[in-house]
Amino acid sequence: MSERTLVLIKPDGVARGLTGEILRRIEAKGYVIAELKKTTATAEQLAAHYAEHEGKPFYQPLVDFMLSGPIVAAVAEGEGVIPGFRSLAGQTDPTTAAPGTIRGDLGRDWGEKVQKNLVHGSDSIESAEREIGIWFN
Ligand code: RTP
Ligand code: MG
Repeated sequence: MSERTLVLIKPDGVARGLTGEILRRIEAKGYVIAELKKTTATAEQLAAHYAEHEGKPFYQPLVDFMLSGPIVAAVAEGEGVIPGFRSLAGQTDPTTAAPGTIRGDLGRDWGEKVQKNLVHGSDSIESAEREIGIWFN
């Protein structure tokens, strides 16, 4: 089976009308969108998804942000898609994310507590399979 990763377009990306642009970049790179849905996260899904960050100072602002509006969940598929999508997304902080990346081209600091950085991408095979199970069943 080909490698799969979980992509979330966060509430800022959906609200700013960037869903199509972000999916376009994934497809233009050559990955396949295998699953796709617009949804609103539940507190339970976010507790599971962000379990590794529980207790960190940005945890509660992050969860509140993720609950603030609809998101788009997708499974992208292809050889190397896990590091490949993280490379397309760019560094976590959109202010310093490289131009050419989703966060670098489309994101910035909006002066808020949480880093609104448009997308999430799984960081390992284990995370990807676990996270896909949270958002798709
Ligand atoms: P992601 O999980 O969303 O793909 O992003 P990432 O791996 O680049 O970042 P991670 O360290 O996993 O953090 C998850 C999300 O929490 C927010 N964050 N804010 N210091 C901060 O203000 C801070 N650090 C992290 C970001 O929204 C980040 O994407
Ligand atoms: Mg992460």
